[in-house]
Amino acid sequence: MSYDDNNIFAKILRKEIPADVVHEDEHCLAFRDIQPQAPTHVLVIPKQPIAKLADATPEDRQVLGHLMWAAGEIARKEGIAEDGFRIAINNGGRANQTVFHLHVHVMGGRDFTWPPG
Ligand code: DGP
Repeated sequence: MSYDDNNIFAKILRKEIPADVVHEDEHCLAFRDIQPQAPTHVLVIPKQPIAKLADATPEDRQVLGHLMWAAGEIARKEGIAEDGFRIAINNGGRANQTVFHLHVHVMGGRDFTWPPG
């Protein structure tokens, strides 16, 4: 899938629309989800334009690893790491991906069930 520069997370990255940012570094930006599904719900996005996980290339491996590190770091800083938290990546229509800029959901502060819905 081609990457659409006008998606909402691209606008957040360009600071064209505001977001409640909790972490930023050279590779990623993390901000609170506007429709939280848990008491803590943060989205971690790469600065690189990747529409969805399955579009990532071998050149993206370092940034994908960085997103995982950032998710754990944010969980620690948000105080949800020890109790337990969930990360999720929705890829494509059947998984209900609605914003086509890769993002990792970091959710915590409540119990989660398995299998997920
Ligand atoms: P997904 O379904 O995996 O594509 O999740 C997209 C998430 O993005 C969804 O939980 C709601 C959130 N979201 C959508 N628009 C905005 C926005 O403008 N700001 C913020 N902070 N979150 C948004």
